[in-house]
Amino acid sequence: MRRIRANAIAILTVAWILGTFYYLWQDSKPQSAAASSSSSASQTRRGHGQKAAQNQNQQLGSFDEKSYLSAKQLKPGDDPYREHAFNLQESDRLGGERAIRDTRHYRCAALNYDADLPSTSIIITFHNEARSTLLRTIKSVLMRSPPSLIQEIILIDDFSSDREQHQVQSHCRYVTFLRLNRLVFPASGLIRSRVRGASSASASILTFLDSHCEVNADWLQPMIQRVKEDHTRVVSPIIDVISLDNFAYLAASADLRGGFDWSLHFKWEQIPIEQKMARNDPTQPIRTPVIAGGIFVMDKSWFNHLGQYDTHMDIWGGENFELSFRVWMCGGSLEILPCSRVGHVFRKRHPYDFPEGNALTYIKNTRRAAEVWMDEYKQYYYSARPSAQGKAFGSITDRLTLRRKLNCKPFRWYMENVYPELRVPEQEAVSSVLKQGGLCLETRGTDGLGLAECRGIGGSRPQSQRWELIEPLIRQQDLCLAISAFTAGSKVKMEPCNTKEPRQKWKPKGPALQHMVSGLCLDSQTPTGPLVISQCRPQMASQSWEPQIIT
Ligand code: UD2
Ligand code: MN
Repeated sequence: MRRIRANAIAILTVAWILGTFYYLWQDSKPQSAAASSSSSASQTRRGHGQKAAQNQNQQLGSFDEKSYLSAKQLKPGDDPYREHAFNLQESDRLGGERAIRDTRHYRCAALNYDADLPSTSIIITFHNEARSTLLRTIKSVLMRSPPSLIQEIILIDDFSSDREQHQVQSHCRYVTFLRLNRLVFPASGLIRSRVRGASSASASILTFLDSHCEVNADWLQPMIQRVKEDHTRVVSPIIDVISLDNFAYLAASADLRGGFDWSLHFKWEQIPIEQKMARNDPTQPIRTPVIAGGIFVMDKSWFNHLGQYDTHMDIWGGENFELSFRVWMCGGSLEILPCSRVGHVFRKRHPYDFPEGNALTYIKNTRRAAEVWMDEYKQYYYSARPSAQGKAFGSITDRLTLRRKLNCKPFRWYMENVYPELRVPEQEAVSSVLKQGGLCLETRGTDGLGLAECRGIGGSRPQSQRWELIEPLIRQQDLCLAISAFTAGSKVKMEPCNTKEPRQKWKPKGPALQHMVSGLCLDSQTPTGPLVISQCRPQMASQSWEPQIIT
């Protein structure tokens, strides 16, 4: 009986000890995968403990969130998409804050950052933003950033019609508020607003955000770390997707970077396969030719040194190309950091007006970027966007002076080193006749060639006398001029074009046409004889070919 009691006591003791351990373990376990708030445990580990004791969220404590949100809510029967191009009803339903899934790769959570990271000024420009999305942007920053990293949040109201939108400001000592002055900024837009915000920033690092974002767990530390290590880096997070219909928070792919086509249309594209293969650490930064534009961190003196933004760009669009080209070509770099995630509501249309129309504004802004930064490559922009030709874009003298002063590299360098994957379009084929004396080079039969009297003028020239000189090929429709062997005296004939075929490669040498591999020149020998290649003597009449463009 005694023995049974002793056993029971032993079992109870063990159960009690185990229970205590379980309780303690539960308590110290990191919070679930949901990014609820920047955990104080991780802040202490990273040395941001000083201010961490304050619950950031409580800094909006006296703010009457309910009445702020309900004052501008949808009325029954209103189209929830009309005003903001997203479902306002769903956004309002979520209120000022919510938990979101931590979408980072699991290895990100184990990374450490310097204890003495500098703080940042967060700049949010907005025009007629919905109250609930704006509030969630601000509160997510307060909830999920180490307090010591936030110097301030600068809200810039770009002429919104709701003049009470900034109420939140008076309830949080971190938030400052600016409203643009119509006299100084007659027709504003996000570019001038950001410059205005940046000029009033007091921290050494700038962080730009759109006004409908939700930042995710530990979003700020990776970006500030990279900029602290090298102030010429401009860094972006992976931008997760907040559904414009139901506001679900969706993880974006971690294999994407920013790219564009020649019309200067931004697109997300896969990281080139060689780079993907070389990535064995998913937490490593991704080099990107351009950034999407809205969410990035940049050293303030570097931002100022590089000329901030082109403030002659209006309303929206194009500034991300201008900034990206400038950063790369003037000595910096752009990267996306996979361990930093920020959600953004991507919309299908602009919910605001462009005084000069959406298309014209985009043309003006991108034309400025192309004219200042793209050198001879701007021709491809104009071919892809013919409507841009002749459209007004203002003076670019200041920006060209800036480019010279900063001693920036040519766009060719950018193409070769930063974005070699962007294919240069085939040069537009220009037809010419190839004249020798009074005669013209023409094709005969299936593969023969010879000189003959030039026939027709302009558009009435016969096909057999029309040539397209697209280095290294000399082509007539699908056939190209080719040597039959690499020795002097070998016949020249026509065969199906192939840019890789060494027998078809030619280049101009004075008035002569030299075969690139053999070094010999196209020679008619006698006006009636066959065409051959022979030692180059460009001064000889039989080797002189004068292209005349057919108009
Ligand atoms: C993307 C960028 C955006 C900007 C734009 C190109 C992201 C997530 N977003 O477009 O930041 O780079 O490409 O220009 O990369 N706004 C003003 N005044 C205006 C118009 C807009 O303050 O006259 C604000 C607007 O409230 C928002 C921000 O500027 O906070 C960006 O505008 P958007 O959200 O309409 O642009 P988005 O995300 O389609
Ligand atoms: Mn946006």
